[in-house]
Amino acid sequence: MKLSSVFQRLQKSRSLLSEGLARLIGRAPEAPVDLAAVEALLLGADLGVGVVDPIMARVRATLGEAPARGEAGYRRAMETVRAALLERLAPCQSPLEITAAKPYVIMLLGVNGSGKTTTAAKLAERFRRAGCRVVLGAADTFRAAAVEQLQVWGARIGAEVIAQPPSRQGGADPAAVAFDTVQAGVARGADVICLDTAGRLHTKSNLMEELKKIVRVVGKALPGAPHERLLVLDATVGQNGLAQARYFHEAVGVTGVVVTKLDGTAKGGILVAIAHELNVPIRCIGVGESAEDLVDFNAEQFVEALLGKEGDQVMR
Ligand SMILES: Nc1nc2c(ncn2[C@@H]2O[C@H](COP(=O)(O)OP(=O)(O)O)[C@@H](O)[C@H]2O)c(=O)[nH]1
Ligand SMILES: [Mg+2]
Repeated sequence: MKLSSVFQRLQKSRSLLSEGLARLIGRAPEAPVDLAAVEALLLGADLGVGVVDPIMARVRATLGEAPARGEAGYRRAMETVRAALLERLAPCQSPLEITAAKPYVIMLLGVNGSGKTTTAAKLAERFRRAGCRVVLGAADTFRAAAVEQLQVWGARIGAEVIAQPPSRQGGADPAAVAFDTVQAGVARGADVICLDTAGRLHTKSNLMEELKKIVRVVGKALPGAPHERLLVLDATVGQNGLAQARYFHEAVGVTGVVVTKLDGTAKGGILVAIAHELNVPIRCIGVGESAEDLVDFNAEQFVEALLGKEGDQVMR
């Protein structure tokens, strides 16, 4: 996907910030920079207090040295914000790369509706295009529709899907599906396996225990697997995503994050809060519903898409 398209998809977040700034400047063009209002804008974009506090301290320190009024003042403030965000995000930029392990097993984690199944399909599409043989595993056995959804994707992108028919007690056992998938992947000489999992269970058992069990079982089918435990978080849920992230991270040790639905929210700043919270690589971002709408996370590109190109956040 082209840089300009990513920029376009993040338009809602950018508008929130740029229009807010334009309003501030328009209100009193020669007045001192209203730092409380800038802070409120950043919080409104869901950057989170943990991120905004240190950024504002830096903005205050920068502006303190010289009179900061009107548009020029806001421009300097936003330059500081931009630099601080880049510093925070640059270490999180580390795209998903399949290592020598074959097959490379990627397990997708996250609550219902976060975009796991879609992301599994997007990843499968990406690796298939790169010439890899991909197998998908339908270990979300919570509802039959979840298995069908993955099968539809598999047919569309040309990847085999491993699934089990539901048992008499309800859905199939997710750990058993995971095991079968990895075995099948090994047998077929697959390069990559994407394992979809449930965000909820039909049994009373604990989701986190179930996920730990899947990790164990997958490791038995192929020592060292799953190589990537990819947490999928929906940007539109805002700060709730942070609690989810913590929860999954404690349970299974997340190795990477995908932030989805950045195209549909004005709260793209949540990505920064997540990066701050987990301190694990942000692998990709989801910017739409089709198989191509997954891009590697690039810190500079993201900050630019969030704040606007140099100056245009105050020049609209
Ligand atoms: N706009 C947008 N929608 C997405 C994105 N990723 C997933 N979705 C949609 O979110 C909904 C839930 O996705 P799904 O993959 O089924 O979530 P799961 O329950 O975690 O497997 C579906 O309607 C997807 O099309 C994204 O990056 N952008
Ligand atoms: Mg799903």
